[in-house]
Amino acid sequence: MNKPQKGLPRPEPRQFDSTVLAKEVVERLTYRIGKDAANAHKHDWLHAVILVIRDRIIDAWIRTKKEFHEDKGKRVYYLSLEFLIGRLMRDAVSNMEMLEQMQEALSSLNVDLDVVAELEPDAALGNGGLGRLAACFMESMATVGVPAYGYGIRYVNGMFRQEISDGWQVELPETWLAHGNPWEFERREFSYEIGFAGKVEAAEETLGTPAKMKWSPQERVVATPYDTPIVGWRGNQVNSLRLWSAKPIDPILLDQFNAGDHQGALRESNRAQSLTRVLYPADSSLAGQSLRLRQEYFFTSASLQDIVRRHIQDFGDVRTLHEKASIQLNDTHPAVGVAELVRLLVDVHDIEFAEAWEIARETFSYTNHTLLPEALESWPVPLFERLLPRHMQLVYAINAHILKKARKIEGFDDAAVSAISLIDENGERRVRMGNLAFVGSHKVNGVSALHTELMKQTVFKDLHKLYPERINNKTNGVTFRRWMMQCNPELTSLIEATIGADFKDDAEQLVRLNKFADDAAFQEKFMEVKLQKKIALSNHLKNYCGAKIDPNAMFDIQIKRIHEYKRQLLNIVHAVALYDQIRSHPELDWAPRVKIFGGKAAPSYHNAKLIIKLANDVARVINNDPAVQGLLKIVFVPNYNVSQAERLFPAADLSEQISTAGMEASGTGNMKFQVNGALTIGTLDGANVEIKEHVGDENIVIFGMTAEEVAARREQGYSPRDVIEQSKELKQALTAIQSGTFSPDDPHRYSGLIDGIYEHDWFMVAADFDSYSNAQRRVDEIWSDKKLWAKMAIKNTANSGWFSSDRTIRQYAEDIWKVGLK
Ligand code: B1H
Repeated sequence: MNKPQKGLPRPEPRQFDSTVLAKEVVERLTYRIGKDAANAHKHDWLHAVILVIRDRIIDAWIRTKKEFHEDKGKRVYYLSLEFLIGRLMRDAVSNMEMLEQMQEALSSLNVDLDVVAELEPDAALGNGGLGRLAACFMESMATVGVPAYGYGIRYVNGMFRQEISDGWQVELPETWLAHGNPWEFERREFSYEIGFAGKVEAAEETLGTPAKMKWSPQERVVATPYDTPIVGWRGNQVNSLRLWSAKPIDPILLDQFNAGDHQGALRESNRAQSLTRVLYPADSSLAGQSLRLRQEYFFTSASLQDIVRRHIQDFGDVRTLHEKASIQLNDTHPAVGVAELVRLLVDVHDIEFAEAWEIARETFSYTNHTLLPEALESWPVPLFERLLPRHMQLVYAINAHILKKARKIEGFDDAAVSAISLIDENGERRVRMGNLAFVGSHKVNGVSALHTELMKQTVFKDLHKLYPERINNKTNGVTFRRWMMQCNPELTSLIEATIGADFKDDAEQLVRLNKFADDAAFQEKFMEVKLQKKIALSNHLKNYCGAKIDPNAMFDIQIKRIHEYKRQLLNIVHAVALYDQIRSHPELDWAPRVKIFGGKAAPSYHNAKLIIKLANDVARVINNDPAVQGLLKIVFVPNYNVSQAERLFPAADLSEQISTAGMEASGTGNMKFQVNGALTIGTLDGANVEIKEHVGDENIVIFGMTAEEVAARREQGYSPRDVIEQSKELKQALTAIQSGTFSPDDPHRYSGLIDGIYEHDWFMVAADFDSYSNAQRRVDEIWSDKKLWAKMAIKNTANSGWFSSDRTIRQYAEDIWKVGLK
């Protein structure tokens, strides 16, 4: 349960009288925006509404900061290169419990809240699951009472906007700041200088070994923060998300300008600003460019300088930092912080290396989000050394310290020593950021039980041997405020009417719904809500992308980044096989299905982009074939983002979680589907394993190889060609795609993609195909039994409470951060 919080009286909802709110909205419109109601555009209304809510939030924000200050307790700092927050208005108004009153207030002014809410841009400062997790965590930390700050980058252009043109993905810049951002506050007074490159010399007084040094950067930029308030549920606590923007030290070099070199005069300024210009759009794979390392160092250094400044201001002595600050590294993207904190302690605060190292390790903890080799960050030594010469020295010093310890341990052979080294010596020498984050942290966690086990067995095997207490699991979660209460108010009301309102403060109370799973009247109401959400999605998709879908069909949805390991291809190949079968056996009782896809491909990921084109090509052919009309339809929803997600999850019947086992660290979309009463078809991967444990084997459809079987099969030598030869259904589908059935304009378009399945099939699409196809037939059977489907759907929602990010955050607070909840 979220405890009532001391000193923070819960605002009474009725305090927000709708006539008062209406007056305030008009007042803001007039005096802050300078318009009267008759001339106001919809954007002006949105802005005015946000200003009214914002003022209420600011009161609680100031109160929260004052309490943090007076409590003198430990604080949590969540460092993340990504925060995929989406829209904030509905979140804020609903967490402040003023939604109904605001709706009433606006309708008295002839304005529709839902209409203006649609104008708010999606703050897409993240790629996918990792960034959205950071956003859910921010909201949960404010809800459960963790004194927390998020730190990241204020990208001018977040995740690109995806358009689908002739079936192909086209990337366009997203300009979320175009109309200004009423949620943020610039705090110039907390700006810091960030250096790059240059030279390192002995400091005047050289104390300790390794010694204090003086770094004179060749290039310097200023980091200026912008703060956004993050409101917890019921508005009791408001935390801050502090995002850094890069500014030049001199906006223009006037000497150069006056000498006629106009471009040269602005070069430095442009270079500084380009640092925080754009989010790297690669999910689970790496850009590897120097701008990326510059971004990582920039925001990490600014955040650490800010944390150390605040600590000294409040507590006087930097040596107690680890007692009063817990810094969570969201993946390795801020891992350079380990070296940066040691640098600040040794070079700026005169602390000896050994003590500085202890302080850093006690302060940091690290979350690993992927085992995919292409996503494990490492930087070429020459690049790292050129950009961060002092940090390179410290990485060597830390490495020496760690390796010395390891060599003393019996059985720790050369191979193990080279595996834990911070420097990869195989081929081009590289700095391993995962190892740096691991050794620089007192706790290292994975994001699902399976993923955490695999961390111990694979990438961190030898480090785990050296530090057996360090790795721990924290299964991901999602915030029920956004993913149930806000996006599915109909379901929320039905649940409240059935089991009372306690689940709003404690999602695990949803288990009380279990006893209604067999109740015919409740089943009917539950499925009626589902139908309403499906009708709403159908109407939306008609306007949004022209898709016409039947709300009575099964909505079978796969929405996530497009990646080969997530196996959208398996789903598409199955659609082709199903298409064949329906045409061959039109007399059978097929369950009508709409297969919905959504997701972005990294712009440089060739196969992922080809998979998008294939989905659209297959959709065009199937949707235009009268032989399967009413039975099978395929829709690719363009520009999948948080706001689209809010419409899609509530309307789903079937959730596709079909990654090759062992490859999806956790998944969080799987949880959002479950919350909203969809059935999962999935592999035993990531958090699917735990979803199965919570809903029970009989309420989920599992197929395919386990992670162990995948590994064993690879070991044995896997021959996809043999597998394909033995499956008529699969072979027919692959042949159809390969021979140009869906791409008559370019019959060889998919030759390479399908050859890849025949030749190596890294992601084992062929090996799991028959099992998947059988599982889909089981889904059809369940669909034909409406009561069974309803019962299973209810069981999914009823047992989803454990997947609340409130639970995850409490576990981090207790086991990792050791921070009291307010
Ligand atoms: C996840 C990433 C990721 N894991 C590199 N790793 C990136 C890696 O821009 N980059 O360089 C961006 C993102 N993202 C995801 O994290 C996992 O794939 C999901 O399984 C998991 O649910 C999510 C949150 O833990």
